[in-house]
Parts: sequence; C-alpha cells; structure tokens
Amino acid sequence: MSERHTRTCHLCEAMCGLVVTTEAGRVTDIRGDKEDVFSRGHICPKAFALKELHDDGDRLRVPLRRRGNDFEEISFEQAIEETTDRFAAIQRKHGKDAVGTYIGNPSAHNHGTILMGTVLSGVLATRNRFDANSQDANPKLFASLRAFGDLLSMTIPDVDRTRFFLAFGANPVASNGSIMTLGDVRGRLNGIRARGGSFVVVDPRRTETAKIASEHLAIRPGGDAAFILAMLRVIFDEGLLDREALGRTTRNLAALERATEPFTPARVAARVGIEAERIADLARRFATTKPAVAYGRIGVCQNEFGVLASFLIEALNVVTGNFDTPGGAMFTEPAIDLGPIARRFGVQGAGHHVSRVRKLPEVGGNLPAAAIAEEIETPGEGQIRGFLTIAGNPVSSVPNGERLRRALSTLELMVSVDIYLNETTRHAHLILPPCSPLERGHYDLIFCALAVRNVAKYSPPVLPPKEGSREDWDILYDIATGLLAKRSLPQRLEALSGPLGRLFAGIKPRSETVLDLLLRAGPHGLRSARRLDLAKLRAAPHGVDLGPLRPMGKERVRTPDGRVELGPVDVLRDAARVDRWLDEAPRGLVLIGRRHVRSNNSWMHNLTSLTKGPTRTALFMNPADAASRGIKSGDRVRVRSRVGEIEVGVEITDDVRPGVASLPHGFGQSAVRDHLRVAGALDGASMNTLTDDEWLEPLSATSILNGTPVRVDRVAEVSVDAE
Ligand SMILES: Nc1nc2c(c(=O)[nH]1)N[C@H]1C(S)=C(S)[C@@H](COP(=O)(O)OP(=O)(O)OC[C@H]3O[C@@H](n4cnc5c(=O)[nH]c(N)nc54)[C@H](O)[C@@H]3O)O[C@H]1N2
Ligand SMILES: Nc1nc2c(c(=O)[nH]1)N[C@H]1C(S)=C(S)[C@@H](COP(=O)(O)OP(=O)(O)OC[C@H]3O[C@@H](n4cnc5c(=O)[nH]c(N)nc54)[C@H](O)[C@@H]3O)O[C@H]1N2
Ligand code: SF4
Ligand SMILES: [Mo]
Repeated sequence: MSERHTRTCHLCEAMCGLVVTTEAGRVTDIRGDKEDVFSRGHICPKAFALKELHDDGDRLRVPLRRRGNDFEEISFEQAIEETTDRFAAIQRKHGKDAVGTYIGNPSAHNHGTILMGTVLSGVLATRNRFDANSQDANPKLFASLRAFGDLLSMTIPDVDRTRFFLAFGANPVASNGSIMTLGDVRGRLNGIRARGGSFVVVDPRRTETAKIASEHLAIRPGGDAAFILAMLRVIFDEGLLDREALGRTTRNLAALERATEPFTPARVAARVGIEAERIADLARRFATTKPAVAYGRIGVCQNEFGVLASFLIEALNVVTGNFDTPGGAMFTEPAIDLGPIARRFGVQGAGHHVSRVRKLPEVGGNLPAAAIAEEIETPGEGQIRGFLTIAGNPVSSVPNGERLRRALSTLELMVSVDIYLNETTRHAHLILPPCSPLERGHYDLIFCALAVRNVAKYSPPVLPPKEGSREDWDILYDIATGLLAKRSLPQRLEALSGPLGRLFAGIKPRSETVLDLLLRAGPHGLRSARRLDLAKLRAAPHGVDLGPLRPMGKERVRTPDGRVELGPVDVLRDAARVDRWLDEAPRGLVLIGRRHVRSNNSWMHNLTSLTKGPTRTALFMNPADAASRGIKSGDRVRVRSRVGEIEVGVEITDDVRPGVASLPHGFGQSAVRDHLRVAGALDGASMNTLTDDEWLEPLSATSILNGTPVRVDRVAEVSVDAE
C-alpha cells in the first residue's frame, strides 16, 4: 500500500512543496505539490535526488572512528562518550578557545541544528566559532546592521509586486533564489515582464537568469560599488529623489550624496566595463519607475567591495522611495521571529571580538572561516587543537582549502557531524552521521524569514527513523549534555542559568516542542487572531499563507532614532578604495564562481540523477581570452593563482565577458573516491584551491571568492610518439 506525504524540500532556499510517495518504507515517487500555498507545484531536479540521497549506499548510517588510515564502525554511545571526553579534556587543559567549530550550510535548512547548535555553542563557549556566512551573506548582514541597526533586519525584494527588478550578482534561475525565498523562480520573474515591468541583470556572465531578463549588463567583477555610486550620483544630480520625505525617515543623506561625488558615470564606465550612458539611463529608469527594487547576492557579497556594494543597494532602494513599501525592498513577518531569539543568545552585531592571529572581526558571533587554518597552525594560547564540523565541508568551501586540509590533519581531535565521509570529514577522528533528512520533521526557521510572502509550513518525517539512528538535534544535544556532565558543578550551574538552561533540567525535549512554543510566542501566535501553533501547521499540509509582505519598518529599523542610516562612516569611507580601484588597470584574467541547478554546493555530487549528462565542471572562457592563449574548447588547462593550481577542462563561450573565467565550486572529490563513488569519479577540481585566504573584504572579513586573478595555460598534450 502506498502512502502520500507532503513535505517541504530542505535542499535550497526555495522551500518547494513536494508530494513524496512511499511504499513499504521506500520512497517510490517525488513530485511538486500543486496545492502548496507558496511554490504552486514548482520543483527542480534536486527534489528527485532526495530519494537517491535517502538510498545512497555511501551515505553514512553508523558512527565511524578513525583507525590508522581507515575507519571502523562504533556505536553512538561510544562516539559521544569519546567526543565529549576528549573535547572536555582539551578545554580543561588549554581553555575554551582550544576547541573550534564550523557550522555549514545545510544546518541553515534544519531547525534542529539551528536550535540545538545554538545550545551547543553556548556550552562550548569558544570564541573560535566559524560558519559559512563569511563566504556568503556577511556583507548583507553588515550592511543591514549599519543601515537598519540590526544584522537580521534584512530586506527582501517584493518581486511579486514590483515593476522594475534590478539584480546584481545573483543567478536565481540556477540557485532558485537566495535571501529571497521564492518557489517558482522563473514563473515569478517572468511575471514581472508579463505585468509590463522590467527585469535587469548585472552580472559578468550572461547567466540563465540574464537570458530571461529584459536586459543584461556584463559588469567587470568587483565593479558593483562603483556602478551604484554612479547611479546614485545621477539620481542626486538630476533631483530624482524626494528629499523632504527622506529627511523624515533617514539620516545623513548629505553624507551619502557627498560620497557619490567622485563617481560620475563617465569616470567609472571604462573600469566597470559598462558605457556611461547605459549607467545613467538605468539610474533614471530605476528612479522613475514605481515600484522598483534593487537586489544583490553572492556575486556582490563575495567581491572585494562586498559591504559597500551591499549597503549601496539598500541605499538605492531607500533613496528612490522603494524601501518598506509594496513592490520594493521589504521586511518579512515570519511566524517565528529569529531576531529576539538571536539577541537573547548574544548575536548583537559585529566586531565585538576579533580572531587571535590576524585580528579579524566576528560578525554575528562567528569569526571568518578564512582564519581557521592559521588558528590551528599558530602556536600560543587559544590555538585550536580540537575541531567540530557540523554539516560543513570547509576544505571545499573555504578559500585556500588545501592549506585548511593540511591544518585539519594536524588536530589532536576532529569530530564531524556529517552524512558523508568526504574531503573534510576524512580528517576527523570521529564521524557522527544523522539520519536521512526524510526521517526527520522540517520547519524552515531561516528561510520563512527571508521569503517573498509570509508563509509557514511544517513537514512531519516522511519515514520512521531507522532503529538506533539520531537526528542532528539529538547528536548535538548528546554532545552538549555530555560536555556539561564533565564540567565542575559551578560551571554546570552557570550553564544551566543561561537562556536554554531549562532544556537540560529534565529529559531531552523534542525539537517539535520547541517549535510549538516559538510559534505560539510569535507574531502570528497566541497573541494574534490567527493563533498559530504546531497543531495548526500539522493540520495544513500544504502550508499556511500569512499574506503578502507588509510595511514593517517601524519594528525592523532598530537604529537609535528609528530612521535609516544613509551615512555610516566606516562603510562610506570605503568609497576611497573604490576611487583607487578605478585608477587601476584591470587585472588580467579573473576567476568568478558559478552555480548549476543540478548541483548544490559541495555535497550533492554523489547522486547520479544530478551528475549524469554533460560535464558541468569546465572552466568557462571568453573566445578572445582563449584565442590569445592558444586554447580550444575541450583542452585541459592549468589554472594558477597566488595560492594554488588546478587542472580542468575548458569550455569556450561568449556568455562570460572578456577578462573573466568561471568555475563552479565544491568539486574535486577524487581523493575520497572510495567513499564517494559517484562524486569521486567526476572530472573537476576545487575552485577553492585557487581562492586566496588572505584576500578579505576589510569591513566584514568576508572571503573574496569572485575576482581572483589567475593565469591559465594549456596543458601540453603528452604525446606517445614524442619520447
Ligand atoms: N569559491 C566559492 N566558494 C564558496 C562559494 C562560492 O560561491 N564560491 N559559496 C559559499 C557559500 S554561499 C556557502 S553557503 C558555502 C557552503 O559550504 P559549507 O558550509 O561547507 O556547506 P556544503 O558545501 O553545503 O557542505 C555541506 C556538508 O554537510 C553535509 N550534510 C549534508 N546534509 C546534512 C545533514 O542533514 N546533516 C549533517 N550533519 N550534514 C549534512 C555534507 O555531507 C557536507 O559535508 O560555500 C561557500 N564557498
Ligand atoms: N542549484 C544550486 N542552488 C543553490 C546553491 C547551489 O550550489 N546550487 N547554493 C545555495 C547557496 S549556499 C547560496 S548562498 C545561493 C546563492 O545564490 P546566488 O547568489 O543566486 O548564486 P550564484 O548562482 O552563484 O550567482 C552569483 C552570480 O554572481 C555573478 N558574479 C560574480 N562576480 C560578480 C561581481 O563582482 N559582480 C556581479 N554583479 N556579479 C558577479 C556570477 O557570475 C553569478 O552569476 O544559492 C543557493 N542555491
Ligand atoms: S528549487 Fe530548491 S527547494 Fe525547490 S525542489 Fe529544487 S532544491 Fe528543493
Ligand atoms: Mo550560501
């Protein structure tokens, strides 16, 4: 007898509703849920891969302990005991900071990891906490902190109602959207044009998104800050703003105006690679179309002016009157509001402490992951000797991954909570695998807060957990309580007096119990007419639509006087660096990243349904750049940067602008081909062997992963007769 289950896909940010059919404990079919209130039946090819992931023989089911060069299976009890014994001993001997942690991307898609990871962090109490955001959204968080007074007051483009969507450095047709959760990306983006609106993409590559846009501007990597400064300059010069209204809702408009002075379109055009008249024309159209919204993502966050450019995007929306208004840049009102919870746990801002070796600032409590290697390598008090990775693959996702790989192999103890033995976890002494995602419940704590409509969905487990298996939530709870038990009584009492102390007072709570409490306490909970709780969500398998975004500025702008800050001194000061950049000659060939709808960061390449077909790991080069190096499509090339070199195949395409080459990150698993039998056999190398761990954005210390100067040479063919 087959059973049908509704489920929200947790693989990317889009939150698509699925209907999963099971028969006798096996998944037999996965398709889009046409009745889903948010995604309207849309899915992508990765949804089907959930079945393959569930069945993947390489996915770990039992904890592993390193034994020489190999691993042996052990029980969860043993694995937890050893983990907590050894971490506790390291912390007793060398202090709390001697244990470091890296929490990776899939944890953002797992309410259990978010909640219990926070608890575990509190128990470990180490400053050496790292996460994926220093390769990702920290510039957006930092810009939100400066403009709106809170890291988590992030604006979302109201794409369903806008008439002008201006996207910088994002490829939602491939990524399915980021800090813009929107099921059915193509439908929603096509909708803008169908309504008679415009949709403009600024990206060095003519991406899948650029191909469905009204217009594409092939900017040179890193050019966004200069480009937007020039747009703003036109808007100020031509008076395309309502100064009086802005005087009431913002502060320091004049400082912003002053900062734009050196940046006329004519001055920036050559260096950013877009004609002055196109920049000016875009500025005029953007400022005079209502409503309009500018949006920037990874391409902006990971470039050398990430914070300034991210801030300028917010400023562009504010200055043109497109902030906190339908069709513009809006805040969400999720059923569970993470802001107050994060503040309670000390996520306050940025720069409250710095890393030991390079003095790099924390953002939201996490230090930049580009510093992990040096913190392991450099002796002294606070040196990392023990390391815990949770759903993270930093060897592949952090710049100069080779250096990090070498550093990880020197640790006294490394423990990984992970579902695969891969290029990172192979250095662990212990690997603790959680159950298949289909065996746990799911609520998108983060992405509901970043969605283009307010929505809430809960999915119960599709399949019962296998006997003896554990969720991430359980594993992290066991580590946290195990560590606490090994502390002295006063230390234990101190931990218990903290905000989550009650969790440890009795028996282990279920993550669903916590979700229920948070839903009841939230803005749509017991104090509202809707009275949302978990029972109501369970009774609505296709989700609960909480309506379109509504103006929330009064609550979300948390600056001292409630007005938007348009002149943050440290951010605007960075315009001087842009000024110098404009006088520099372009840096030869530079490397940028690329995402494909059939791939997901570093970890879904072991699933045949996603990797079959043409190779997707080639270096894209513009015909002019290839010709000048004597390179033809299909050639093998050596790509070299300051920190490393790799060999890859080449695909020649004028989709990338001259001077730019593009490569996806997260590939190169051949060293673990025995454990990742599909991924390990793929052609491809890790892009982060080339990215530079010393090249960081100065304000937020975010890794600059787009724009790496590289040298590309054809690899001479080894000819058999040429002996
Ligand atoms: N050059 C370059 N580098 C980049 C990027 C780029 O664009 N270019 N992008 C950056 C960005 S935006 C991000 S977010 C990071 C992502 O980098 P990471 O944070 O390292 O995340 P992933 O690469 O997704 O790796 C996820 C790990 O979690 C494991 N895993 C998967 N599901 C689960 C689960 O349910 N539970 C547990 N415990 N483990 C699980 C996988 O096996 C894998 O080891 O990469 C960054 N690195
Ligand atoms: N299929 C799939 N979906 C994913 C992921 C995945 O790996 N695969 N990863 C998920 C994660 S962790 C994230 S954070 C999101 C990211 O979501 P997106 O931000 O949409 O990610 P990308 O597709 O990498 O798009 C970034 C774009 O920036 C461009 N770019 C590079 N440098 C510059 C620059 O200097 N300026 C400008 N203007 N553009 C530039 C690149 O050419 C690229 O097209 O996607 C998520 N969704
Ligand atoms: S777009 Fe994202 S959420 Fe939707 S099915 Fe694909 S991977 Fe899952
Ligand atoms: Mo990301």
